[in-house]
Amino acid sequence: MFCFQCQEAAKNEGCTVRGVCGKSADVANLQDLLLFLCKGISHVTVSLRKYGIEIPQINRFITDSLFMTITNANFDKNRFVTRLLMAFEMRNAARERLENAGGDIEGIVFDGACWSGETEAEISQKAFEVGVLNTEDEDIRSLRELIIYGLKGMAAYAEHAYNLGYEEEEIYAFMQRALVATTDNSLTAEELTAWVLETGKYGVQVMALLDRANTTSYGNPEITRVNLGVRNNPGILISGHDLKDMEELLKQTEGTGVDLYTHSEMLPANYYPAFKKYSHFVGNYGSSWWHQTEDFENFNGVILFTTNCIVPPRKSATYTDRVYTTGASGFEGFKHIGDRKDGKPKDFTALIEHAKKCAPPKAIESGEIVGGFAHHQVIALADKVIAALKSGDIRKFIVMGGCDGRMTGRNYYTEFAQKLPQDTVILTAGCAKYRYNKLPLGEINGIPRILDAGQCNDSYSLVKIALTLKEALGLDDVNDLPIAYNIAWYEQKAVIVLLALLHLGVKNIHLGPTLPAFLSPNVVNVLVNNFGLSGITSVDEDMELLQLST
Ligand code: SF4
Ligand code: SF3
Repeated sequence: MFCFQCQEAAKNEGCTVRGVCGKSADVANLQDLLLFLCKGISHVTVSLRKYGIEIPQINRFITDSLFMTITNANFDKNRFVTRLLMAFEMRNAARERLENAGGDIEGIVFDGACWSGETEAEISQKAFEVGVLNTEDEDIRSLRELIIYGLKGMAAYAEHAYNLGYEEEEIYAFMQRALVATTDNSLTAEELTAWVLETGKYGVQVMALLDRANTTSYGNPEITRVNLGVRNNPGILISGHDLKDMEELLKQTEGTGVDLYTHSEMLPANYYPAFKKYSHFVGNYGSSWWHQTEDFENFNGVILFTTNCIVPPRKSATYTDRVYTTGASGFEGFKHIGDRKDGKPKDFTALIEHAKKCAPPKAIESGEIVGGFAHHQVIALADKVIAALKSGDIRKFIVMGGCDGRMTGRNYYTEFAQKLPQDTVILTAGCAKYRYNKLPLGEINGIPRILDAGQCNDSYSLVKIALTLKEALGLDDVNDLPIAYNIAWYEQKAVIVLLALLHLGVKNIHLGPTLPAFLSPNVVNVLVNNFGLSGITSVDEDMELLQLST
């Protein structure tokens, strides 16, 4: 195996024996092979589109497959094997349609468009051959992988949107064209860089689509005080990002005596009007994803993963049999809830019945946190915000969104938040916020000093807020706003968020805690020279650099 897609890649170079995330070499290789087949299928569908043929089933298959390979989403070998068999079937059916349409099937030379393996030995040999290191030139490899990781993030957001009935063929078509581009040996580094930026453009589009899906379905997030304490009933803890799962679980648990709590990236579900009406929806329990090994022990009840981030339980864990996965997520040893069929909701009965037998959660915190500052809410407060900016009561906004992770160096973000001067406000989205969202940072003229827009995809809200402020202040360039960017990344959704920001022309983003292992020195140079991208240093130095020292 070789994998360097996340921030915890071994030695910041790559995992080669077993993932730091816990991914086995077998699963890593199968993921590479699935990606290879998705590229192959894309060769066929890109040609099919020339004949006006769109295969919705394949669009979703590729999207789901990319999502399943995101860090910490799915560790279940069997699910990947099943997926490969489905890939062969779909690809062969697509090939037939292309032939019937008169397409040049022979003209497709990419191996993934025709290769089939039957025995386990053939499959593992091929998996080994098609990995990341198969591209020898390190700059081309870096750019190809940057595109692919962006596409994985895009796929995650596209999947949440289609679960709510929102799809754009244009997005699927781009994903497939871009996958094909990563197999094109004739493309230069410059041409691939253009594909990277184009990926950012579609990143904005998919986040806008998901924003529309979420807010049309569940209302606009609003200022909310989220309870951190517990009640005395058995509970279900729901984690991940999928709001359709959230809705169905809320409906199915109503009146059962089982309470519902959010964990990690599901916290923003508390901000949506449609979910607030359920009296058995208690609040948020615990912290960001990697705290789950402790949080799940204490929770006592049932846990549902709707997406990443799963941490393999320790051998001594007592909660393993209480965990369920659904959608793209999976883990051998956790039970899996199947997909919706014939337009019917998922069936969460097993989970609910299981939860009824569990003890109530142990209280690990009390009090509340405030959130719900997505674009609609902040724009409703625009007059107040602009007045505070003009009077100098707010000097600067700092975008500190992104991911959390295990590295001790991430204490940087807690310290950074603590040391920020009193006349600054943090804008955040994603699970990075858990590094500082429980700090008593106070308010400025009634505006909290931490404005949480929601999940990582709600970074779109931060962009909308920035563009609204730019208009209101009569500025020509988004970089003239008093906003600094100090973003934390971990997995591939953060990659699409970053590419989306670059596409919008945002400059001088600080990215930490380390720069991605998959960026070659030359690619880093391109990003530094054209976008002013940089890593982080010490809190004090970065404060100085961002002119934030008091
Ligand atoms: Fe390593 Fe990250 Fe890949 Fe897991 S996802 S194998 S930790 S680089
Ligand atoms: Fe978090 Fe995984 Fe990235 Fe959605 S849940 S931000 S790390």
